[in-house]
Amino acid sequence: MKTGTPMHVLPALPYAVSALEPHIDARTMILHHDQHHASYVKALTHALESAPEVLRRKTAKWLLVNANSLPVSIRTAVRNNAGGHVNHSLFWRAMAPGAGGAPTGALADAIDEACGSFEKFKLAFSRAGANVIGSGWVWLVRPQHRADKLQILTTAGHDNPLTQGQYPLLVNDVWEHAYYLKHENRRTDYLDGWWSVVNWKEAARRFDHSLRAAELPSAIAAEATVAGSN
Ligand code: MN3
Repeated sequence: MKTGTPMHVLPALPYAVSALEPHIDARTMILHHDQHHASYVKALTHALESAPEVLRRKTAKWLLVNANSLPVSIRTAVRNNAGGHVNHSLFWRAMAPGAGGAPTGALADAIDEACGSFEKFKLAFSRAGANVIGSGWVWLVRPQHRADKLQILTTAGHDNPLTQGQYPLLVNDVWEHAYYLKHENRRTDYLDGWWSVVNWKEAARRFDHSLRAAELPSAIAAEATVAGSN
């Protein structure tokens, strides 16, 4: 890292702000990325200003996975804002223009095995997202134990399954800021429309990556050391 290069940087959206319309409107996308996500990056940087140099050089993923080892004075702020940064970085790539449809190959097989069918998976994932009380996220993860089936789970605030040794394959943001401008209180409308923009290619890439790791926790630890991998 060059001197003066900020460690934590807001990643550019991988598509235009209007690219996911009508499912996600441009105004929501602008506020969500340019204001909300940017604020987590800024607050993370601010929280680390008083931290030892060694921590200021760690990636957001590393800080998230190792949050319990951080000084108590910055732990909560770093955990929340590193989580906000990592989760949103995953979220933008979990969607793509003209995407949607259904997964194929090994990921499709793993989803069928876990949920019975793709349709049952979608229902379970949407239901989990709808049932999050307050702000949180809904995930499809590969569990820590290789033999275990894929799981749908939810996290509160900006918690991330990586901290439990689980590897995220797909994620949707169910904080109100993700949908309220367009859908108001109708979160289920947002969840239903979201399937039309799901980037199954990226989910399959992440699944493939997780399968190539001999041991998931060490793969997570290794990934957390790669700068700019958020
Ligand atoms: Mn959000």
